Amino acid sequence: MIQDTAVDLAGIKLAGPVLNASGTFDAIAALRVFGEPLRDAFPFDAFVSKTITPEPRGGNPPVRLWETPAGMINSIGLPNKGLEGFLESDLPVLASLPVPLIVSVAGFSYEQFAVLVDAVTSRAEVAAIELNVSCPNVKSGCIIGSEPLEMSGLMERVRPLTEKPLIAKLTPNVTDVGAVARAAEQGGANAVSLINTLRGMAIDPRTGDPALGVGSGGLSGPAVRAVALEMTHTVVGAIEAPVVAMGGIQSGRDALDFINAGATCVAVGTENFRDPLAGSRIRVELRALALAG
Ligand code: RRO
Repeated sequence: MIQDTAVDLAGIKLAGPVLNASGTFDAIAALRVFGEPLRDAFPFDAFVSKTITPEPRGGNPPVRLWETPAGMINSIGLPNKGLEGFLESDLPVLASLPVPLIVSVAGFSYEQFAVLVDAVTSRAEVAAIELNVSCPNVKSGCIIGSEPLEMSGLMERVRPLTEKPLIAKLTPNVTDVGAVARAAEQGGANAVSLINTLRGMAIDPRTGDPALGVGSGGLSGPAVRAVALEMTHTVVGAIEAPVVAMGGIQSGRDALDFINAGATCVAVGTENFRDPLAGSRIRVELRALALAG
């Protein structure tokens, strides 16, 4: 039962429990379009940046998005300005948002993660760092978040570099998500977030070929909600650290299901593309459900 909307997420004080899922809300573009009113009515209680990598990336060739029944598949491919470009041009704008800023980082090796964590932690504007571990480690060939030992190795490398909260963003493309969550927590993660997208593909009926430019991608939206809920429940039972849960949340009712499964916070992802103010609506709906008891 929620009495008060204020939330403590690994030491970060939030006015409420609703975040955005990384990469699903371009706050810089939104500020350009909507200006100050967006700052006054910001739809989330903390903002998570799009994932950054050490070097700039252009992302994958089109097609990058494909609609599916009750969801979509993306193969965006991590386009971003790189660490320097982010720190110089994006961070100052994101730091002007009225909510705590969480920066999402991803590397293709432990060393790349270390470079990112080391640089981002030196910026006072950053409240926490999310480790997006859905990328392959080029040394081992493994997706870092798919193996408890890979996860432990990453935490061992980056934990000593920062006193800021570290949030491990888990992939659902694993056999035992609880084991990866435990490895993250034992390695010093202050929270975990889940789920990233589920591997999926679509065939373009006009051609009979794979619809996405790189063949496959990540499925999100209400199609994945039941999977996300089960994994949230499993991870809540596996660790003590707080959980940020996401996967197909479209309403306060959906958000409450995840909170009842034990999540401390929830994040809105794919729904932001349909309704950029979904976060505000979900906060209001969640509060009304909590008051109704
Ligand atoms: O950029 C992407 O294609 C992407 C990322 Br980094 C991620 O973490 N999850 C996803 O579905 N797409």
